[in-house]
Amino acid sequence: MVSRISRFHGSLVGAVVGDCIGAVFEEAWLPGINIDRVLRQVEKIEADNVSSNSQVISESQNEDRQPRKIYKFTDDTAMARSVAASLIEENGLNVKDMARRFSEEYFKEPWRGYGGNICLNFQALKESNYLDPFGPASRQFGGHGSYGNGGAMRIAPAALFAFRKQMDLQKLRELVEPITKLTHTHPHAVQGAMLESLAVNLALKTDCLDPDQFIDYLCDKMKIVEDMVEEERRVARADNTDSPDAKRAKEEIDDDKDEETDNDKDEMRNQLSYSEKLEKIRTYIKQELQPDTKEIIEVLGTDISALNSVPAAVYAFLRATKEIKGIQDRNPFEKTIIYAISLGGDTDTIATMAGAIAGAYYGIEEVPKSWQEACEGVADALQYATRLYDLPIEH
Ligand code: 8NA
Ligand code: MG
Ligand code: MG
Ligand code: MG
Repeated sequence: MVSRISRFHGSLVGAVVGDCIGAVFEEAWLPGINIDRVLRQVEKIEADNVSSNSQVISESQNEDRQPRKIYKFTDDTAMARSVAASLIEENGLNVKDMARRFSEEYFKEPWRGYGGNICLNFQALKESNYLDPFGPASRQFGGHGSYGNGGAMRIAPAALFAFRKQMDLQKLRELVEPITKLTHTHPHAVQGAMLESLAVNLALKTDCLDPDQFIDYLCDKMKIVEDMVEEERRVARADNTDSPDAKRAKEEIDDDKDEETDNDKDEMRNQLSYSEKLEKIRTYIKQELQPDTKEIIEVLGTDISALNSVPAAVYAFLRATKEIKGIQDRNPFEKTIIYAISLGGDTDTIATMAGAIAGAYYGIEEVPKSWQEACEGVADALQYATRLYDLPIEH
């Protein structure tokens, strides 16, 4: 059986290697990437770090070789580090502290590949000295909030924290929702962060994976989450108070709303919900023939929105329990990452989310040493995981 500490390490390191290796392909925004291309990239990483497959090499031992290429992490890992550091330092959720960490991290290294609009959020947070940590995000996109996957991509440390503190669904939501709403208030972004954290949390707990049961659990929980998030949104809308802040926000929102077209509304109606996508995943895993990448992209999605990327990450993890066309002699963790990247689109983010789930199930031993050597931020991820594991358990 894989030890719990190994799973904590596996989850945060799995997320980092998914981000770093996935980022090699993100720029291209391809609708699906040939598995052979992904394999060639991975083989290159392994060849460059050949001695680390058997032993840890020090820089001096490495002198006679070309300097190794280090694969940089992106916004996904940068933000996950802030989530981890804040939860550890505060031994719980302190939204102002976390907002400050997100923002300071961004201004220190703005070149990490952040989403187009999140930068405005950091600017507004900084200018207001974090007095209203949820305000700037809630006003984005005409008051609809961002539906990007930036909430889900960074949430794995919160899932580990929730595991340590033995949180139930309600408590998990009280943790994940505010962390997400610091930057992403759209219901799809919040639900996506919940799905990712539920999947990581469940993977940590699962000793013998049955894909059907895994989906059953996620589906049950996501139906509850979907209802709760939608209901809350309805209440918040009806509850529109007369405070000056609320009035000003409403005016801004009304201005932008004029631009919201009927197309937007139609698109929302036509999208499958998370629980509906989980049902699709169930049929894909059950059917004899592996579905084409094209179908996965069309039905589950692989773009920068949470709804069109978190399900793909869950699917990649479950797909890797089976045979995958074109991938031989690879352990299921490696298959998860390689397959996730092969779906194309937002490759770093889908691979980081899939890596966090797979690492939480398979443990650190299944993450190749050569990948760990090649990716920036692995040593820190190991430390964060140890510190999360060492937090006092609550009953
Ligand atoms: P975000 O909150 O800026 O959202 C990403 C984008 O989604 C926005 O810039 C908008 O274009 C669009 N969007 C989000 N919500 C709405 C809405 N309600 N209405 C209309 N459009 C909307 O960023 P994020 O933190 O969610 O990040 C998502 C992705 O961006 C991640 O993959 C991340 O890695 C990053 N990213 C980086 C690059 C890069 O190459 N540097 C490219 C793409 C994405
Ligand atoms: Mg990124
Ligand atoms: Mg945003
Ligand atoms: Mg990305």
